[in-house]
Amino acid sequence: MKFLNFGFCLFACFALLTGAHSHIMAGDHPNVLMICVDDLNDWVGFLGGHPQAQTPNMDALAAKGINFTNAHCTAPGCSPSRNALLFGVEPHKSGLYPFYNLNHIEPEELNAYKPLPLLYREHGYHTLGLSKVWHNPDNKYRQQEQWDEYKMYGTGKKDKSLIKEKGYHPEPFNKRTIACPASNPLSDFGDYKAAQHAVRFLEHEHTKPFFLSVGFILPHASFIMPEANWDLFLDPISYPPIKADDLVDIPLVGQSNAQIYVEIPVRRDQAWENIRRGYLAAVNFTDDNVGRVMDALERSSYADNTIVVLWSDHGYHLGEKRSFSKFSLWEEATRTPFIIFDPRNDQGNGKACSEPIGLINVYRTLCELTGISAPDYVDGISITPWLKNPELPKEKPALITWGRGNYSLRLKDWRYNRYFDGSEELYDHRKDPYEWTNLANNPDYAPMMQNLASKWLPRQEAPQVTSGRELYNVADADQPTKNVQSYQRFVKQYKKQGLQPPLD
Ligand SMILES: [Ca+2]
Ligand SMILES: [Ca+2]
Repeated sequence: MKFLNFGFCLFACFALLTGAHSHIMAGDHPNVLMICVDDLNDWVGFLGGHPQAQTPNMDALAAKGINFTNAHCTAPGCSPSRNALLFGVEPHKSGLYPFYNLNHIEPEELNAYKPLPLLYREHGYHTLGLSKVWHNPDNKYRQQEQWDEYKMYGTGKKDKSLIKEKGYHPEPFNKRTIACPASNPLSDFGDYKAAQHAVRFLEHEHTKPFFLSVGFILPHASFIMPEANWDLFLDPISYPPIKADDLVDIPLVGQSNAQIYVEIPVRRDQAWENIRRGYLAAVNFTDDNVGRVMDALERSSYADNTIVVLWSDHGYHLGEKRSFSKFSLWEEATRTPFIIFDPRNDQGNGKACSEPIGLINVYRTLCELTGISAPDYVDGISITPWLKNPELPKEKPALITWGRGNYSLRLKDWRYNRYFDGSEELYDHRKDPYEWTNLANNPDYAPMMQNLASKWLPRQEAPQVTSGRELYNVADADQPTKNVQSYQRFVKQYKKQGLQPPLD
């Protein structure tokens, strides 16, 4: 009997292996539409992060699939987040902690990994990549191998061809802090072009299953969008809940993650309302583009056999914790929209899941949903149990890494941060949804923090990959002081400019 089972297994493995590399007809394996949004936080209708958010198309997608309301990036920066998701490997295993240009990394550092699009291509899928899937310029990395077709639309440089007459343009010029409409026709906007390319693709007949990945660059700064989107937000913009001295109870390494250098010009120019207006309008434009793609999918013959996954590479601070941008281990920067709509999922579709889910799980989940074996090295799990039953309790927290030695654990109701120097933060989300009160100095919580650290924090850390590094903007075990010193210099600037300092 044992022999028979073994023989059957061998046969099944052989069938799987040969099937995987021979012709797969559309329908054998579902198609994948992966929508990657850049810097999108919870200011979307389906997460309720801002009362004026207008995202009807993403809301509709969230309502028909599973809306993961407690989803978190693997790292709060474009490059480390996307590298982790698309290689399927945690930063503490790969050593890919900061920002890289993958094209400049010594090839042997990455040889062990299978980029997700390449995996699909090797399994008979037609792969199409549009704009920012990997962090730019990493889309050139093994581009010919990964994609049957790849097209980049729009970069920061091309923003200069957009006609900007109103809105906020700070002096000195800082790309991060521009928020304004442009009066160009829609066809001048990169994200619109990417959406149109995806629409054309979905209007064609394909003989192979496809892996279509559309990477929208907005709402990444600069916040420049069509006037029609800007004009939807002309009313006063609600101020998000912010505690002015929120940083005082946070350890210094944590404080240094607050991107105050971009908060200073915005505060000086009293421009926060315009910045937030620009962000909401950019999110609304992205929602239009998601809608264009989803409408085309729904009109197509692929509507019933295409899995749709939408994620953002991380969240975004718009003044909370006196920070502007991402690059922190707090809720605003780690929480991301995350939706999975699998048309076959009769059990879970239409529900929300508030269990902590990390985007590291995208790789294995997509593999399982499409009947493809993930490579052995891939981290994370397939979250299909939560697709079927979104209320299933999940004990394991989401792990977020920002530099070697800095980790955040997001549980269902708690966040625990531990920095490379041993300093800590603890927040109780049941009472403190904005993470205003750090409980780490309360001895009552010491056993809980010790338990969390010993149970869930990495015991081993891969050394940092040093080739190909492009930006290294975090205080961590490898570079403990530079960013702390830079933060301390900027703290002094508030008083010099007559602004309210973040620590007073
Ligand atoms: Ca990003
Ligand atoms: Ca605080």
